[in-house]
Formats: sequence, structure tokens, C-alpha cells
Amino acid sequence: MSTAESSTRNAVDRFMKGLVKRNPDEPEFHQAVREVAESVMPVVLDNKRYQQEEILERMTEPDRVLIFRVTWEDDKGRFRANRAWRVQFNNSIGPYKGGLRFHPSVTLSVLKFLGFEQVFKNSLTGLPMGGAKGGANFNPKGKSEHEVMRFCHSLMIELHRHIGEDTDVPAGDIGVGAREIGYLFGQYKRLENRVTGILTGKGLSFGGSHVRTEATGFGCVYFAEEMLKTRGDSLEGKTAVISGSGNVAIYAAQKLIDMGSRVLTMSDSSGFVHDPEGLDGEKLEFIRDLKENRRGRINEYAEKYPGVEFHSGERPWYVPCDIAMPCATQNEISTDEAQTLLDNGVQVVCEGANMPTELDGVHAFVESGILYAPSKAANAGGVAVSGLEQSQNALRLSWSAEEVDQKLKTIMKNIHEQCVKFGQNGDKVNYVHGANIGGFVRVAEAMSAYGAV
Ligand code: NDP
Ligand code: 2IT
Repeated sequence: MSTAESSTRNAVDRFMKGLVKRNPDEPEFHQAVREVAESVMPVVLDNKRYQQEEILERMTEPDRVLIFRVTWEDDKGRFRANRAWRVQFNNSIGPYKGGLRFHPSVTLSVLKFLGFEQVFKNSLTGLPMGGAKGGANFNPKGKSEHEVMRFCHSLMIELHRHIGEDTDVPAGDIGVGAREIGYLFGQYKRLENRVTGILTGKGLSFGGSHVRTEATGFGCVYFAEEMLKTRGDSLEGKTAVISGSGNVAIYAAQKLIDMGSRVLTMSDSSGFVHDPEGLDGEKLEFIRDLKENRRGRINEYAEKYPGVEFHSGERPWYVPCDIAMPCATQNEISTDEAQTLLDNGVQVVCEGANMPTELDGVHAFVESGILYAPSKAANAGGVAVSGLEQSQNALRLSWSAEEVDQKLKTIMKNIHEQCVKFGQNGDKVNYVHGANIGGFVRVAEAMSAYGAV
């Protein structure tokens, strides 16, 4: 290790010691911050102003965290209570922006990691958006339509005081899709008597944008194509392993199929399906309907199509492939699974989910020299089109699907260029450093301009 590398490592360790002490019992938040600190520490050590202004210390402290109870009534007339949060992390470059997650695993640590990541991701899009995240430890699985509606309505009774088109604009994430956004928006409208862009991911009939539903998955595939171009290659003829079968996974699969790749797997929390022939448009439509409308389990796919295997309780990373796209949740690729992917010859890992790879797995991908795109770059297409939805709402007009898709492609290309600019390392690109430094600089400069705020 060179002297510069060892002084960076020492500075990261010192910084992390303080952060862990200030934020005990928040492992996901520690993990996300460490990954960023490893990239940006050399920039900070090289900049007296950033040190004197404690930019990194301030950037790792959320502006505020709201915690509230959501009481709702189930179908049996019993009162139920959940805990909800909104972590407004940083609004230096624009109003807070980021999704809401409904899942029993949601904790403050999870939402702080997501809010922190969102700050950098939103910065990379080049649009005026700060970072936030929110959600609740509510489990939508097994709940009736009416129970979900009552929960959303109740949550908005508190949340509406804290959001606004120039303040904080939530959207969807795990467990929050078009249905939930509709209920949330309807309740906001009733409470505030205002119809305005306070949420994104809205239905097309009430201010939503074309291509927002598809944007994260499509954007992730556009990013993979940009990476492959740097090696004179393309997605045509490649095999792909995808995890998840929700919003991000479905549209990543659709775009991969469109671009000529063979998608071998999809999954949910019960296991994964392996289709050696690969999915096609009709098979994917079955999954979309199964997940978006019938809310069924992924094994139904294996029951319907001959030759498809269902692997109960397993993750798909041992299936040999050229491209891996994790599109389910955080830490779904363990360090061992990262090594298995590498041993099996994976060429591209492009993260649709947020922080899906354990930190040592990230290090293994980077050191191997494969094309590895970290989530904050690869999945930024979703929030980017959310930003475009905000613009359309502010202008009170609506752009065509082609127009939005074209803008999405341009944004993903620009993010790729920033990763190359800040992450070039000899003849390779370290996309982790590129994304972290690219996202960091814009926010740091804005914070510095504001003085001690
Ligand atoms: P959805 O709720 O639509 O789908 C989530 C999928 O992941 C489901 O198949 C779900 O399976 C699976 N999953 C969730 N949690 C777990 C778990 N703990 N273990 C195994 N499988 C799990 O969410 P999205 O597709 O919107 O989000 C997926 C990922 O992409 C998340 O990391 C999210 O933060 C990220 N993301 C989403 C964006 C968006 O615009 N929606 C934008 C950028 C990133 P099951 O149904 O069985 O729970
Ligand atoms: O993680 C993410 O970027 C999202 N869930 C989308 C956020 C948004 O505001 O569209």
C-alpha cells in the first residue's frame, strides 16, 4: 500500500469511528457512509476548505428526521399502529426528494442509508433535487386493498405538514407503487385543497409522467449499455440474471430483452425462477400481471411454463451469466456470492436496487476489473424521471413518452460520463469512486457557498 493510500485509510477509519459513535446500531447507514468516505476522503484531504468547514461531517448528518405513529383500522375493526419516518437528509441543491418504503424491515438505519445515498444520486442526475427517504415498518403483504388505503390515508395526515413541491417531494420505493401513490396523493389533496406536484410516480390521469414507471429499470439497462460501449461491446446476445420481480426488475428485464439479451432469472422473497430459454415479451407480461395486479408469488411462473425451475428460498447469483442486475433490496449479494459471480465469469454488474452488494463484495467487483456500476449511478433513472415529472407539473404540461425516454437516455449518458471523469484509473474506470466523487462535489460546493448553515 502507498503512503497516500494508507493515510486515506487511516483518515477513513478515524472518521468512521466518530460516525459509529454518534450513530450506534445503524449498520446499513455505517456501510453506505464508509463506501462514500473511501472514495471522497482523498478529495477532502486535498482541500483545506472542506476540512475547515467539516463538509463530510455535516454531509453525514441529516438535516432532520421526523418520526411518527400511524394508526389505522384493519378489516376486523381492530386498531393497528406502525412507526413511520421521513429522513430529510440534505437540501443544498434542491428540495428534498426520495421515495417511501413500506416493508417490515424498515428501520431508521435503513432509511438513513437510503436518504444518504439519495443525496449523491440526485446530485449525479444534474437536476435540482436534494436527498430524502421515508417509509414505515408496515407490511403490505396479505393486507386488503382497503387496509392499504386506510394506512396510506392515515400516514398522509401527518406527512402532509412536512412536504411540498418546493420543500420535499416523496415518491415510491419497495412496497409503494402506483396504488399507494394514488391513495397518498388523494389524501394530500383533501387535506390541503391543492393539486400540485407534491409526490412523483403519480398516475397519468393526475399529473404523472410518461416513462416514470419504467424509468429505473430502463435507466439501469441504458447505463449497462454505456459501460459496455467503453469496451466496444453491447448487450446483444448476453445472458442476464435479475433478482426481484417488482417495479425495477420488470422494466430492467423488458429493456434487456428489447436490447437482445437473454434474461434467465427473476425472484421474490420466496425464491427465484430459472428459465434457461430466457424470458420473452409474453412471459414477462405474465410476471407483470402476476406482480402488479394479482400480487402473487414467483413460483407461479415455474408452474405455468415448462422447463422452468423454481428454487425455493434461494438467490440467483450462482446461475452463470454475463450480466447480473440485482433489483430487489440491500445486501442481497453477499461477499461470497460476489465471488461466485466473478468465478462464473460475470462481465457486468449493474445495480438496480440500492446498495445490493455487501461492501467486501463491492471491493471484489472493483478489484476484478469487470464493469461494475454502483446503485447511486445505475438506478438514478427513476429519480431523474421523477425530477422531469416535477418539471412538467411546474409547467402544467405533459411531455410525450418518446421525449421523456430521450431525456432519460441523455441523463444516464451524462451520469456515465461523470463516473468516467472522476473515476478514471489507468485504462479502467472505477465507477464507485466516479459516482461518489461526482455526486459529492456538487453538494459540497453548495454547502460551502452557504457558510455555516
Ligand atoms: P417493489 O416493491 O416493486 O419490488 C421489490 C422486489 O424485491 C420484490 O420482488 C420483492 O419480493 C423483492 N424484495 C424486497 N425485499 C426483499 C427481501 N428483503 N428479500 C428478498 N426479496 C426482497 O420495489 P422496487 O422494484 O421499486 O424496488 C427494488 C429496489 O430498487 C429497492 O432497493 C429500491 O430501493 C430500488 N429502487 C427503486 C426505485 C423505484 O423507482 N422504484 C428507484 C431506484 C431504486 P417480495 O414481493 O416477495 O417482497
Ligand atoms: O431510490 C430511489 O431513487 C427511488 N426510490 C426513487 C425516488 C424518487 O423520488 O423517484
